Amino acid sequence: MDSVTLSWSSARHRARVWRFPREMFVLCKCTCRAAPGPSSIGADVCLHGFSHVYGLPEHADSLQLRDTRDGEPYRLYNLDVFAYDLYSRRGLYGSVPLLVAHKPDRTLGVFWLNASETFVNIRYSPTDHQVAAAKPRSQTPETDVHWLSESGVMDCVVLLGPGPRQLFSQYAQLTGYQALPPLFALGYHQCRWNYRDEADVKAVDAGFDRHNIPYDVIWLDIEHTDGKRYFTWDPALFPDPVGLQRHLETKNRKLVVISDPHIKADPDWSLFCEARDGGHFVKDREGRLYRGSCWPGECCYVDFSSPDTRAWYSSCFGLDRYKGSTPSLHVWNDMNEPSVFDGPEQTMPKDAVHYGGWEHRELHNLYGFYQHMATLEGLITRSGGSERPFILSRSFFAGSQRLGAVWTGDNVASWEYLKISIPMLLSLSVAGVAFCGADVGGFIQDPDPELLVRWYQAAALQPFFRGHSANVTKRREPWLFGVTVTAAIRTAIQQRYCLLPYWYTLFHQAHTAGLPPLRPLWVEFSRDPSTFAVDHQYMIGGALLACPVTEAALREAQVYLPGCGELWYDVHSAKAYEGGATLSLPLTLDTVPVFQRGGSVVCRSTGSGSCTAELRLLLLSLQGAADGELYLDDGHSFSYRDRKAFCLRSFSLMSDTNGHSDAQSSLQAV
Ligand code: NBV
Repeated sequence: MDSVTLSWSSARHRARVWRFPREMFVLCKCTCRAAPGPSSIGADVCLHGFSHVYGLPEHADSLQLRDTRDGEPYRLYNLDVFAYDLYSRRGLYGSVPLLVAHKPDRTLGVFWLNASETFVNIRYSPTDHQVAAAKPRSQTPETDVHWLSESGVMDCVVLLGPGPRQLFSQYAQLTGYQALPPLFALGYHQCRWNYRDEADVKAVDAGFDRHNIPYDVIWLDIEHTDGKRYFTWDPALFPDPVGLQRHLETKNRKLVVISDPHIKADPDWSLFCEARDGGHFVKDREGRLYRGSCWPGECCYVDFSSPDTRAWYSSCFGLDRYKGSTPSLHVWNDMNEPSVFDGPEQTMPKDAVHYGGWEHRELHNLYGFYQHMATLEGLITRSGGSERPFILSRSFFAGSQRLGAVWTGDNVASWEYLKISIPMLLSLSVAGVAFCGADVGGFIQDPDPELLVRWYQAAALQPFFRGHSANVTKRREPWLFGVTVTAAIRTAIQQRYCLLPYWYTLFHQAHTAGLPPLRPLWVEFSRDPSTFAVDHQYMIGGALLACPVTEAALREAQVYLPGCGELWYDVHSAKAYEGGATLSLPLTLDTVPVFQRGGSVVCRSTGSGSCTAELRLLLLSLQGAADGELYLDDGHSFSYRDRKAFCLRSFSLMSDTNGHSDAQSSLQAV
């Protein structure tokens, strides 16, 4: 009952059916290239014995994928969707065509490598409805997955697990491992569209110090440029960008600036002329420059699918070329679905033409990935290959984990959007994109203070942690809502900093083993079916369980503590609870339900400092017989890779029959 059945079809091929037995790791490939214009290719995959499937980001929907018989299929088509609908299967900013199926004794994945517009239909048998009606179940459950792509060739890999860890490792072998972020990137980021000028940036920076709130990075949105010409600075608002970066650097803080893929069609701007003359722009079907409208007005779009163009674009980040930039400047790629205000569905027409004559339809979902890749290359080259940069991208595809971080785009300041951020980030994590986050507070509209606090508390327990807000919202730096709110936000951020040694170690695991730091409960409790549909609580690594509060005025949280025989410790009160039950936990505004699994060691910093450069010596939280790991390196360079300059230490604590504990540690590498 563990086999997978695959049948497939395209305009040019007869359907075939293959059955794959237990241990096979299968590659099904057909190399026929579609002619220009729309075509189609599809496959039906039947997953015998499975009734839970996940993955296929990005959608604002539950972690477990739904049966699509009652509505639309999951769509994978990267689009700029402002204030996207919730509980919807419409395509958002990025796509990863990986579906993961899980049952107690098996986890498997189906990876459909296709970057054109794709639809996925899912049918569970029996349906939830039949199960609820307790109809006699003559058949074993199964899940039918129907893939349909507009174009391309069939390139489908079935990953056979058998467990979640093996599956993540197999998928990482195929598409790449999570880039190890520089340590500062795991700290708190402060963003706004826009911090007005240099004085504004310095005042916000000073505000963090005055209020004793740690943070590592401040961000500049599109208005920092000279007329939305990326790689430039507004001469009146940012006359001394180098001075600004040096000022931040004295406190070990960084600056991130936005760089979008559209280039203002300005024949008087040297960067535009260079790109035009070098053939670095996407063309229309007649072979002319493709022009679309975006923030600067009429624009051309860099053709990142061309290796030469990527090399050219990367060179634009050179310190000699990007005037006003310094090594402490990092980058944010926005609008890279790509967003075209006057294009169909606000994106590029499918018949636009890329490098090698490829139509846009063939590679649409890869456009943002390639910009992210070129930006990464540029920042690595800038340091002569020695420094790990940080790049955030809105659009992504399978493999984007190798390039940096992503976020969930233009969310709204409401409880519903806070709630949906958890399944959205879990889906990304399951699909390999482990460094992900959602705008804290909600990008659009103004959060009330309670929502803002709860959002900080939740996001402090998620991989990428950035406060961001739209231009028309009220200012919302953490100290603007009175002492109680400031104190609650300060605590949430400080606790994040105290946990950074643990987060960094988890990112080392993502980087070397493909294991995501954020894990659905079923990844750690894979035999407990009551975890399979849970998506409001999750594991951070193998040791911490988090259940962020996502409802207004909630007085009591219901937290499911999995695993009969497990012990769970409330990290705030150190009270112990038995697993295999739901706990009712009384709440105040300060309560953030986080539990540490008995038998685990979590490495923390003894204090939060003012940024990641100030993390202090580590304290181990040990309970009885326990195991854990700690990864350390210089936090910013590739020396861990090139000179093996890192330390990976495993800790084991054993208690003797009298209850005395003895700590042992083994050094893996220095
Ligand atoms: O660059 C402005 C914004 C940015 O702040 C936001 O984070 C992106 O998702 N950007 C979208 C364009 C405008 C959105 C209305």
